[in-house]
Amino acid sequence: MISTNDLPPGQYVTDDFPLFGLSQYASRYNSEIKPLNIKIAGDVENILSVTAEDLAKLPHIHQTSDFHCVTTWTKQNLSWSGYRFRDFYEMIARPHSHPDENATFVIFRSHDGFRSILPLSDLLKDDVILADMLAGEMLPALHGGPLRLIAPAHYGYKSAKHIKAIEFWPDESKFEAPALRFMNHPRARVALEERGLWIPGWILRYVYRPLVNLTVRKFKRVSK
Ligand SMILES: Nc1nc2c(c(=O)[nH]1)N[C@H]1C(S)=C(S)[C@@H](COP(=O)(O)O)O[C@H]1N2
Ligand SMILES: [Mo]
Repeated sequence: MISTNDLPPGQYVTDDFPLFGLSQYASRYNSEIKPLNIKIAGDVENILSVTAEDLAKLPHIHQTSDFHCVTTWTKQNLSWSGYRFRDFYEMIARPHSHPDENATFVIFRSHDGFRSILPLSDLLKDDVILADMLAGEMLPALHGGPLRLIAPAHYGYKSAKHIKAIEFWPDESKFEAPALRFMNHPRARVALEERGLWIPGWILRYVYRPLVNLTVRKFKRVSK
């Protein structure tokens, strides 16, 4: 067992890095990776389509970080490569798409229908990346290929896999929570145990933990 000293509150270390998600999305899992094509939309002057070649103009960086699922499992030391969200915003989205200056919320939409939202200010942090590689290999479908968000300071449900659109909006009104509303904290910061809304994070540990094995099994069945 690895030392758990640096674990955020309520998390435990797992050696596996399971295919995971909201169990209602398991049946929508698709092992085929779509070509990378991301629509930039929302409150913007130009709707854009961003391809792998466009992203390749940005610095490609490596990052090792821990991944914290809200259901309390943590996979440590994952080695991602990709593009800083901040570079994507400053070198592609802002100059070419011109989001409104009040558009300070960002919605990620995924090919399986999943979506997540974070304030732009959280996404501009150094450690937030649009990952296209894991452990030196092309990002597999299992972990969100062709491109996923990695925001290590936030619970895993913010890190949308299989991204197909990135939208800039002035508020959260265009976001429909993919599950029950209490399961979506607007920021979901791991260090503050912001697991969900209204219910304290330390109580939600006990609500979510029993669901881990069921969910892992469900995803295993569809990914075979
Ligand atoms: N498209 C999509 N992205 C998603 C999810 C999902 O079901 N679909 N689940 C989220 C949750 S709850 C977690 S913990 C992580 C799981 O990532 P993994 O499958 O790479 O372990 O993806 C997040 N991003
Ligand atoms: Mo999760």
